Amino acid sequence: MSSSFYVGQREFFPGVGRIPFEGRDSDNPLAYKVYDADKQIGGRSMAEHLRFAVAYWHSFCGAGHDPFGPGTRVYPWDQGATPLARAEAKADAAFEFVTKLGVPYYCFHDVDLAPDADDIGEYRANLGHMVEIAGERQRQTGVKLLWGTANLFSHPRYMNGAATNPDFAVVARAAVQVRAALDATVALGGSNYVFWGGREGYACLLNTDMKREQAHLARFLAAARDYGRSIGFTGTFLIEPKPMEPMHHQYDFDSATVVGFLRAHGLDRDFKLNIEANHATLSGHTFAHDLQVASDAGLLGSIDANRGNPQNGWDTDQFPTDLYDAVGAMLVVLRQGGFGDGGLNFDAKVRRESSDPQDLFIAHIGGMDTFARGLEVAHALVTASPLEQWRSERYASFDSGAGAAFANGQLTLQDLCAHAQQAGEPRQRSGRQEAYENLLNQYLLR
Ligand code: XUL
Ligand code: CO
Repeated sequence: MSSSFYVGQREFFPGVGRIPFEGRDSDNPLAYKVYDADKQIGGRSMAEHLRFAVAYWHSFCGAGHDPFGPGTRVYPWDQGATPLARAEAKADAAFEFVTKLGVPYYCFHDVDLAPDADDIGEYRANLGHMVEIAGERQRQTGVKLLWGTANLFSHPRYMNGAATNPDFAVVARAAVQVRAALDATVALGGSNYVFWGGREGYACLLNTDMKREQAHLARFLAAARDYGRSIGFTGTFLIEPKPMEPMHHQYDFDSATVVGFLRAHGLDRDFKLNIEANHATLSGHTFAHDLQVASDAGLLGSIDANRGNPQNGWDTDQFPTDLYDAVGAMLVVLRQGGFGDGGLNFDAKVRRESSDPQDLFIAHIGGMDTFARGLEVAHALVTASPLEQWRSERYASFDSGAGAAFANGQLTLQDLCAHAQQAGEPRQRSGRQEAYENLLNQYLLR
């Protein structure tokens, strides 16, 4: 395997070269078995379909800390003398990693990329400096920004919320970060801008005016939208639903809640949804369900791919390996004609016990192969299997005659009763769930 290429002063992942595609018979952990970037599937390459992105925070910032102990990984890019020196080295490590992996996009929060500071001038200067460096690395490597965002949940000032904080001073301070993160996203040519409302919710309903807080959230989002458009951001704003954690209840609970919220506040022309697998499951849905709800509303913008742990109830952010989930997700994406400007960001972290630098590559390779296979199977199911025909035949009674008249809003309740009277007891029709499930397995095994 070829090695030794890097973007800055030094190589951070020595011994790992560009990850090759070696196919299914390879046992090399550092090779793709399914993801073949240029392979054509239905007129588009796998790379064009999947639009993978690496998450800066999990891959280069988080070192494995949990509520019971500190990080387990010692990062060579985290050894510099000053916060800015460490941020510069981290950027070099990130672009080396993303380039070696062969992924086209990355995503960041403002304070992943640059050191945070309470002083607004210092915070902005830090971010401005790092945006210049990231821009240079983007030009050098061809890696692009899928989305930027502001971290409005870690700093203690946001403990009662950011845009929904009961104290206006905090709402205004949150705007400083959103403005700077929007500036950064535009400067780096980002396709999307994300809002994940980690602290936008409540811990206790007794002290909370939910209606007022949600109205403030809508005002804040509209102001951010207006600012973004004024500085030339033509991409999509994305809301990332999550029902809870860190708060007891978060306002962007799930897809259905966010779709309703965006429509109620007239934000649905500029905002779409970024659906995260583990957030969907935390809200009691499947990943595919929340994707389908967003897609049916015409508002599925992007995906944060990961998986939870069915035995516990928090956001474990594991790398996706479940082929059924990937097929389910890619069915929704293919049926809506693709991601558009969105993509598939691995909002996932290696386990605390995974302490080798290579584990980060292996985790991404597994996630990419999982979704590549999901794409292949979903594409075969919608183009070559009887799936679409079976599904449309289930609804055939609405395609013509009285069924079509009803669907078009032309029949009254009395008309329906007259129809029932004439037609007699409806014939039983099997839902054939097992046949659908077997069909999926059959194509998965091919
Ligand atoms: C947290 C989460 C975030 C967002 C971006 O659960 O998913 O990383 O994706 O703020
Ligand atoms: Co996420």
